[in-house]
Amino acid sequence: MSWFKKKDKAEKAQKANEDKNPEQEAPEVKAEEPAAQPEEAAPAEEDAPPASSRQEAGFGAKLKDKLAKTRDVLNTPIEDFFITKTELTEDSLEELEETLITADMGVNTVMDLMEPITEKVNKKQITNSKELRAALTDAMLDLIKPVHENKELPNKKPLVIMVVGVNGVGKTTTIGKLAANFKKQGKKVMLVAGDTFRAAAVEQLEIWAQRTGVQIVRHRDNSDPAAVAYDGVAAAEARGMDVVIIDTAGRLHTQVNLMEELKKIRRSCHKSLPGSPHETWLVIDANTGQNAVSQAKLFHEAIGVTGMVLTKVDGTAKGGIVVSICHDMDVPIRYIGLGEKAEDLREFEAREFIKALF
Ligand SMILES: Nc1nc2c(ncn2[C@@H]2O[C@H](COP(=O)(O)OP(=O)(O)OP(=O)(O)O)[C@@H](O)[C@H]2O)c(=O)[nH]1
Ligand SMILES: [Mg+2]
Repeated sequence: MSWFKKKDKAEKAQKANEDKNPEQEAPEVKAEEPAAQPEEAAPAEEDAPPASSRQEAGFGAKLKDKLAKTRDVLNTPIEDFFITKTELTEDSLEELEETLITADMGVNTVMDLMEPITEKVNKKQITNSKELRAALTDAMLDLIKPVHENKELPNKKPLVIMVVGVNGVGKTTTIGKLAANFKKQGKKVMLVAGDTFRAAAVEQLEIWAQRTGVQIVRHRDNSDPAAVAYDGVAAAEARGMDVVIIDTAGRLHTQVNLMEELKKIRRSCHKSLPGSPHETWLVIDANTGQNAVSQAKLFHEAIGVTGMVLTKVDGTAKGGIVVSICHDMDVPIRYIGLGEKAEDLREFEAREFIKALF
């Protein structure tokens, strides 16, 4: 079959896939608010006592469970393909392409992955399913790994991380998990309640601060998020924090005025502490499908994303989006979210993830 015909067929498969997963409708988010008078930063929560060794053991065991869970939850159609296919024909390659698209890898990514593999099959360098699986694993690793090499976080004190993303993707929950994670490493963490728009967003972050025993800076609801960010960064510097994590209201990547609001928050951080925010992390729901790639591109164009967190990996059979994002963007995936609890966060490891995928 010609490449064009194949692409056409692949695009049809993707369309069918998208129809099964319509884009999430996000609630409307208001435009930039007039700046409200910042109130005194709320008194700091006292740091909670360190976890007991018993708790530590529990935490480790849970991480192990979660690793197994990544493998379980990412029981993608690709895995089924390799279980059922033992002999290789031209049809089986086409079937594999369609399977990869069903797992949300995107047409262009799949074409690029499959081109050298198809060539090897034609030249009889790949003759069975086992070799095909190995070649696919290598091709995916080649694609994902370079983005993730030398991805050390900048050595700043405080390190300011701004967290952005579409509504409901898991930003605030991820911030809570990150707080727990950094605290466990012995770091002093401050959260900044920069989502002043959604009712109860500040309280949600406050609960995470209490639960993880870290400090929080908040203003009144509906105050200017840029002013909160300014005060949060200043307070973190004054109090000798190691990490500051700024929550922001959810927004669609297509809402220009709300993207401008994010730029204003960035400028405000920079005014408070030149060079900050040092990191801007985009949170993406793993179930979003190919729309995740447009989210990533538009957020990146607007504010320069330095890292991504993929959430709700525990509820998806479509982890292929990782491969698609890495194909299109030069931004590392920092963490993956595997549930709603503080310990349900894992650093992204390319090899482990591909292994879990099929
Ligand atoms: N299963 C699962 N649920 C998650 C994960 N991360 C977040 N959630 C859930 O997703 C829902 C939305 O999470 P939030 O953290 O409030 O999302 P958000 O992006 O801050 O939402 P907005 O601030 O309204 O834009 C909550 O019910 C979370 O518990 C995850 O990794 N796995
Ligand atoms: Mg939130």
